[in-house]
Amino acid sequence: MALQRTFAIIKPRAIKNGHVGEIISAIEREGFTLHGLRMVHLNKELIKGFYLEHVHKTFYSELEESMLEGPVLLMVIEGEDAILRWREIMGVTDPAKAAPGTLRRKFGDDLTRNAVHGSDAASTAEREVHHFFSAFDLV
Ligand code: IDP
Ligand code: MG
Repeated sequence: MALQRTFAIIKPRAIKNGHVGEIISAIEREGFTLHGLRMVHLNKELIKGFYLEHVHKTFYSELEESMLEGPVLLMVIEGEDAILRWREIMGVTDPAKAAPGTLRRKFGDDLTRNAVHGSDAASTAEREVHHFFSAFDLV
């Protein structure tokens, strides 16, 4: 076990659907602490830089559109094994296939609008945190 930070996003549709409180409650209930929190309406350039590995995939335009639908909440959360544990709490990418009780199952609308993001590895978390947060924004 190691204390880690991971990067999470509450995606636009989950905010529109009024799930911010429930998602942040889940973060606190699981014993994570918040170290960065920003509400931003992203633009195409920021989304492209963030989802670099997906830019050339067939679903990218839909993914981009879904992330432009409204503001997002960007979060840095800390806890024991935070990277893996946050992925478990989110559930797998497709809400229809995610386990009952996971955030994506409860709050996701479809494969693209799946409520939340979480980094998939330590190196990714580091890159994603610094894509959106300066040292000044982190506590
Ligand atoms: P992850 O968010 O579970 O790590 P990734 O494969 O990294 O999943 O994909 C990034 C995001 O792109 C997903 O969260 C989802 O919003 C969207 N996405 C992934 N695969 C598809 C797809 O096949 N069709 C449409 N959207 C997709
Ligand atoms: Mg991913």
